[in-house]
Amino acid sequence: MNRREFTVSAIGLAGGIVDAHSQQGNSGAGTTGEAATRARTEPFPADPHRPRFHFLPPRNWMNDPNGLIYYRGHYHLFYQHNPGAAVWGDMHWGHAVSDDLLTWRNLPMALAPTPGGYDKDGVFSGCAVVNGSEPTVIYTGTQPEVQAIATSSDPLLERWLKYAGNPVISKPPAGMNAGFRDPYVWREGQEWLMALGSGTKGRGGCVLLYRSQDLRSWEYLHPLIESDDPALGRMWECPNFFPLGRDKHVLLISPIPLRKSLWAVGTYANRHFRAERWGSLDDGGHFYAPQAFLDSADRRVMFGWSWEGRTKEAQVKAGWAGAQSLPRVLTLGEDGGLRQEPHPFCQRLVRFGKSVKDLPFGDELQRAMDTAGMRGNAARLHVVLEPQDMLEAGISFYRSPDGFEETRIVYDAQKALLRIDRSRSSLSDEQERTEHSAPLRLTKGESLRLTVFLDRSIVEVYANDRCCLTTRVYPSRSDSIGVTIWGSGKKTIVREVTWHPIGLRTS
Ligand code: DQQ
Repeated sequence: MNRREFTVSAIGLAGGIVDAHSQQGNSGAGTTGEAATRARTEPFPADPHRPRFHFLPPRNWMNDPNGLIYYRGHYHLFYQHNPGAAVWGDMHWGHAVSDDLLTWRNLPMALAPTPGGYDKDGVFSGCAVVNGSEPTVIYTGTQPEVQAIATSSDPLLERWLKYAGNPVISKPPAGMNAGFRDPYVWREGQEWLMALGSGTKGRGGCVLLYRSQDLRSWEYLHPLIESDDPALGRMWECPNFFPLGRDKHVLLISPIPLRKSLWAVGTYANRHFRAERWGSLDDGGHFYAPQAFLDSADRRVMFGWSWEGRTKEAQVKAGWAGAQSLPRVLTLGEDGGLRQEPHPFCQRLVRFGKSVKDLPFGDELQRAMDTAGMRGNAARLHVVLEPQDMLEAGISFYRSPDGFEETRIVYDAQKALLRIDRSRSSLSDEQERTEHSAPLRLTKGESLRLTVFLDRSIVEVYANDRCCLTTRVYPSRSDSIGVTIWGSGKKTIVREVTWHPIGLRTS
């Protein structure tokens, strides 16, 4: 095709567009009249910032994903939940179920603190396994931090019975005095193993390793891994540990006080983990405490908590806070680093799309994008750029016609950085404006490939399969829905811009 030509084409009809906010009792499945049902049940119909296709509970606070499991044909997502307010506190386990990791049906609260009990101050994070045929959750009770279990015997995992012998681990090993929480359990040979997040005051973070035959009686073994590197934080929350690829293991941790989560790829031998490479899971400033599990096709899938980026008062006023990322599939790249991509089910979010192809930066590109109707605040945007002489390029979205409000993703070729600029994302002073960035060095001849999910207040970016940035913005104007692409470099070609609006399923 002539480079100066462009195409505006309808593409990619793949499944329905989903309602991610079914209320308790509403199936959320793709039934006729679902839009009407949603209109009746959506608790905040006029809220322009409430995400549409990222999971969040009907109201109030949510943080870490917990107990992710595929059980009897359904996906279960439990989550840290304050049922009484849109602020952190009074931790319960909320519960939702799905057949596609995107359309969720809310179920009754799974776990609540027992007054006067070992978890009276909160049911903190943990995981789920099936022990023989018995679904079991393993979690942290507070205060002080202890480990506990609960079991379920119903097919939809709606009712949970706390074990009478709780707590199953009542205190940390000597010296581990900077936290003791967030069990992650797996089967190894004839035993159950548990990784627990911890740290040593004045030294650094670590993961403790325990073993058990029955999930009830636990023996402490040794640190699975420990660190004295201050750059890796002083306490490691929410460890995940699993095999990936041919002969590697992956550790995920959320170190205090880093406010982001890290991955390590390495070798697991003699029940010790040696990290060979470290990286950041997401550099957008709003992704934390992820949990990974196996889906029905044995893909390693991860959700993470996207916290808000506005004042506490604004969250309380909104009546909700916290969302889950999209489900991400984890694999190992050719360079041995961790790779993340949207789960293939995410393709079901989009039903039609428009593409513009093979244009340089400038008016013609913009006209083509406008003609194609590339505007909105719930969409998947895919951009491919051939950098050539490009020094800087960017996408502006959530943009008002006068440009006073906009959020920008900027690629700085000289610094090899991908930045998210939120300085003008909202005219409201309730929103954070901090910039976030990820290192991204393109190899010779490599295109810049960005897939961006826009979901009202969420921006979730996947760049060249090797970095992710999730951030939060709260445009104040209803006309802040424009999209522009710009950059320096006369020879630079915008190979593709594809816009897939994501809305409600209507049939
Ligand atoms: N959130 C939970 C803890 C975990 C922390 C409490 C991470 O279990 O360490 O809500 O966000």
